[in-house]
Amino acid sequence: MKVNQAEIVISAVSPKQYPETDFPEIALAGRSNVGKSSFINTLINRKNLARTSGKPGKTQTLNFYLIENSLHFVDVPGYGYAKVSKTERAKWGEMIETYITSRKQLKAVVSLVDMRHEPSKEDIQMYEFLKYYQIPVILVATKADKIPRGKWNKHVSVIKKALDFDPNDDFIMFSSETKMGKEEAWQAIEDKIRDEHN
Ligand SMILES: Nc1nc2c(ncn2[C@@H]2O[C@H](COP(=O)(O)OP(=O)(O)O)[C@@H](O)[C@H]2O)c(=O)[nH]1
Ligand SMILES: [Mg+2]
Repeated sequence: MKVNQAEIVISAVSPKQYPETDFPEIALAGRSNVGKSSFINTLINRKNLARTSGKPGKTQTLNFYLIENSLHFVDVPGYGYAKVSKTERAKWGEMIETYITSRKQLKAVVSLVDMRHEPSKEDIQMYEFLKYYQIPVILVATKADKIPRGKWNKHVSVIKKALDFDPNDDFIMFSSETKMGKEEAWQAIEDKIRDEHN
């Protein structure tokens, strides 16, 4: 998709605030700092529409971005932030679960993992959760630019093995620095949006 137009619609704290439109939605999930905002910015050719930060755990809202007046990206608050209280964590879990399991417009979840590391327990739980609810997944391994080319395959196998990755899901090596994987990610997203079976 060639993107000229992108805007933030709402930072929603409660489901009542989710946009009442039929636009297909693609949600982004991953631990804090994995590169969700950078992924959105890369795909929509913006420097900083989705706010990026070195400080994890900031966003506790669902941020809806409207793209080309035809599609929503939904930036989901990151998991795995140590300084969040148990109560907040439970609230977070409930918000995500409700959104993912009940949002009719949701076409796929882009699940982001840091390509440098073995997936965390929470990365694995997120993937299992999405598979359990039969949500189409696009797995994106971020920060590929930080790994020498000769080690890509090794890192990919480690991630796939840890996740018990379903070969039917898309797996994309990605870098917001080099734009690697950008076209592939758009292709995967457009396929999910068009897929009549979802
Ligand atoms: N080298 C590199 N850094 C990245 C990449 N993606 C994100 N980052 C950096 O990682 C940090 C967190 O990124 P951000 O997009 O805010 O992560 P979020 O918390 O998941 O939204 C920022 O300092 C980014 O510049 C990438 O592909 N390559
Ligand atoms: Mg972010």
